Parts: sequence; C-alpha cells; structure tokens
Amino acid sequence: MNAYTEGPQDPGRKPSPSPGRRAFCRSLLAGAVSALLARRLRSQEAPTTATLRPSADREVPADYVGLSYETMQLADPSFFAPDNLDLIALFKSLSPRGVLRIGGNSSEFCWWQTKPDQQAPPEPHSAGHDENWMPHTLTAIQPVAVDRLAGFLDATGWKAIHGLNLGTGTPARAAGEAAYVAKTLGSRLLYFQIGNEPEFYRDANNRLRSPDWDFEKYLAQWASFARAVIGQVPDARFGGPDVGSDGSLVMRFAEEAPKLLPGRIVACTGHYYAEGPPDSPNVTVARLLAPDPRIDRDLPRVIESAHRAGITYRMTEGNSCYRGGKPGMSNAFCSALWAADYMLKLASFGCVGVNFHGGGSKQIRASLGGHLPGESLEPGAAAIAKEGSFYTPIAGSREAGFKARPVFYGMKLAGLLAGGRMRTVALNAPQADATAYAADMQNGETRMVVINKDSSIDLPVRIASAHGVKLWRLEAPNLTATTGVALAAAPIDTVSPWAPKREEHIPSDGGFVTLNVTAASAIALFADRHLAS
Ligand code: BDP
Repeated sequence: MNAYTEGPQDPGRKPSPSPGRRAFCRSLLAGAVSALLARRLRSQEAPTTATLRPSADREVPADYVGLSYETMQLADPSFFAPDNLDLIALFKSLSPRGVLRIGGNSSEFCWWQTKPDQQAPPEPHSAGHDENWMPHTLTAIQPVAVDRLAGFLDATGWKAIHGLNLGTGTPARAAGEAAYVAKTLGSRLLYFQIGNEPEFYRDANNRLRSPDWDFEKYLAQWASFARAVIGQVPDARFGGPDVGSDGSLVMRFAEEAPKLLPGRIVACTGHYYAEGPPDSPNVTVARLLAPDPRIDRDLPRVIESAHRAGITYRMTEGNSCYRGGKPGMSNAFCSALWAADYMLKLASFGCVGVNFHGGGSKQIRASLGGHLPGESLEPGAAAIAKEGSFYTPIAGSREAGFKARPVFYGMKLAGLLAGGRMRTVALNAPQADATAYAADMQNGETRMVVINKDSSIDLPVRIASAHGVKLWRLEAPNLTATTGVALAAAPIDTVSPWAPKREEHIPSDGGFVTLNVTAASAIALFADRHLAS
C-alpha cells in the first residue's frame, strides 16, 4: 500500500523548487556536528542489548525477495531473455529464488498481439491528455516475449506473477493472453493478477472508469475476467486486489472474492510507496528513515484478514517514493537501509514477499503518462534517469550494461533471512533509530540483521552467544551516497559473482558477543548454531 504522506496523489502538482533540499543540507551539517558530540557521549555508554526471543511461528519464505517491472518491459523481448546474462547474474545475486511481478500502470495499457496484422484496440482515453498520469498509448505484447521470459526465469531460478489488463482490456483478450502465459510458463507462474491499483480508476488523473466506480463494480468485473481466464486455464490461480493504498479494500477482497471463486485466490496483494511525490519538499531522507506508524497500524489487520480467508499477503509493488522515485534519495544509500528495514518489518508481520518496482525511465515515464517529475529536480537528475528510474534496484540496459543500485544491497541484506523462521529481537536502543531482526535458518544458523538508520550514533550491540559469530557490514560513505556501497566490503556488479571480501569474526566473551553497528550502516551476523533465547 502507498503510505501517501499527504493524502491522495495530487495530479496537477508541477515540479517545484525544493527548499526541502536546502533544509536537508543544513540538517546534514547540524547532523555532522551532533554526530561528533553524540559519538563522544555514546562511547561512554554501555552497549545496547539485543535480546532474542524464541522462534515465532513465522517463516520468511525462501522466495520472499521480489522485483516488479512494468508489463511494457515485455515489449522488448530481449530484456527478460535467457541470453541477457548480466541481468540474469544480478537477479541471481539478489536471490536464488525470487519472484518477478509483471504489472504496474502499463499493464492496463498493454494488449496481446498474436498476429502481425491484428487490429489494435482503440486508442486509450488518456491519449493527448497531459493531466492524465496513466499511459497515453497502447503497447503490443507478443508471445515471443513470454517465450523468452520462460528462459529468463529458468536461468535465474525465479518465478513470476503475471498482471492482466482490467483497465482497457476485455475478458476474452485477458483469457487468450493468460492461456499462452500459463502454457508457456507452467510451474514458473505463481498466479495472475487482474488490474493494477483499481481504487484509483475513478480519479481525475486516471479515468479508467467513471466517478461511480466502487468496490462492488470492481469485484464484479474482476470476477468476470477471472471466470474467462478459468475458461481457458482450468487450474488458474489469482492474487488480488493489488490496491495502490487502500488496505480496507484488501480486507474486503479477502472476505468476498474467495466466496465468488472458491479455491482460486491464493494471495492478497497491495502496494506500498513510502513517500511521494518526488517534487514535494516533504519528501526527505529523514522521513524515509523514520518509522512509518501506518505500517504497524494497518498491516497486521490486512494480513490477519488474508489469513482468515486461508490465503497469504504479498506486497507486490512499491518503493521509497512513487512517481518514479526521488533523485538523491531513492537512488542513494538511505534507500538500502530503508529497504532492509521495511522488508524485514513486513516479514515479522507475516507478509510472504516484497516486490520493489523498477525498470528503465522510458517504461516508468510512460507508465506515468509521460511524466517523471524527479528528472527536473536537480542538475544531475537527468543523467541518473538515463540509467534507470530513480528507484529501480537494477539500473541499465543491455546496450549500456546493468548495475545494482544501493536499494539492491538492502534487499540482498534482508534476503539473508529468507528461508528462515523469524525470531523476535528486543533492541534496547532508545537513543538510536535502529532495528534488529533475526531468523533461525534450516542449516542450523541464527542470522541477525541490525540496521542503524541514525547518522549520528554508533551503536555498540551486545548479544548473548556462547560462541563467536561472523559479521558482514553494509556500508557506504554516507546516507546520500550513490556509489561506494559495499556488502562485506564487496561491491555487487556483473563483472564477477558477488562474494564477501571482509568477514569479521567476533569472539564470545563471558557468554556475549559485542559488535559496533556504525552510524548509518547495517550488519548481518551469522551464528553457526541457533542462539538461545
Ligand atoms: C504505481 C504504478 C506504477 C508507477 C508507480 C510510480 O503501479 O506503474 O510506475 O506507481 O508512481 O502506482 O512510480
């Protein structure tokens, strides 16, 4: 779900000069001064204790880590292709068993073209309307893209969630596409989604439906598409409703959709953008890193309603800032710390996976009706956008090569707990903005991730352990650094498979290990046998 910090999206907002950035620089200076003071003070204090509680009955699924791309990306069948080796290498490095979700706004404007001379559907209502933030043209997707996608999934070990077009599609076209996708992807397909962020269809900057659009109408249309798909794919499974921000609709969907189509719905899905839009001065690094109380308030209830219906909850699309992300934040190291914390927090609530949205600027700009507001926010922004949308975990192209952006590192860090059984960690660190998560792994290890989002306080942490532990650090020069990010002192690139370069070994002393999580950094700790509670 979007945590829209300022209520609903403001369609007419034009990029504005950003006093927020100047204020941010001032606060960085102030932060640097207080960092010196705080460090001096801090070093005199006793370490924070991280206390592990027993295993919660909560697994972090092995396929917890995911990416989300626009359906439009399939218009280039050489992108998700078995010979796109650099992209495959990065997907594998991110997770050996991830989930690729294909959807987004452009899923509502793509059409399934099976013959070269096939008549395209009529031009969309959004064409030529600059105030409309949905795609302005239709994009043809051809079967060859799905053939290649199957090879890409084989090469990466990933599975897919495939979004069908409810916005401008028809049940018959969706069913034809679904039949081909199901046949070609086979067991690589987790489930279909139908429609993207349907609660926004009636908005003035969207207009996929008339102003009287409501949940009843949505569910009836959704079910008619799903029935058409089932007609062609007898074992079809679905996730939904893929809302943009309205958790109450997820709860209604969980309650009502399985009654219409028993046994067909396997997941409730929703989106989450921590902040936005990028041209708002309220969108800052500090706010990104501060806890979002709406997650704690809403998510447990949403997940509980999914569980009552016997299904799971997955966050299928989201990132640090909607409308393509914010330069200097979404593409900077702060987003790595935010992502790791966000992903593990959701896992602790029982969410079964998180898909961060990304892809090229071309696709994201088109998904937003030709707008990419972050592009004009600062002098270097256009150059960043050339490499990829501001929030994308993987930037680049086949021609220019691919690279992992900072947020990728945070996702990889969180993914270290995938496949484990979560433990609760009580972190007694009132002065620092820090969080800790742990899981008992099947190989007998306990792994712990500690994230110190505070740029002014180093955090010494003490953990009960009769044996020594191994440590990796996730570090960068500072929170707004866009380069120089490393995990275990090693960068993630396509030159060679990632492997840790510096592993620290911390001995146990009197039944405890003590480690220092430096300001604005995170650590992963590996204890080779399960730590006691
Ligand atoms: C979501 C859309 C996606 C956009 C994204 C954004 O599903 O297509 O690219 O917002 O605003 O709402 O960045």
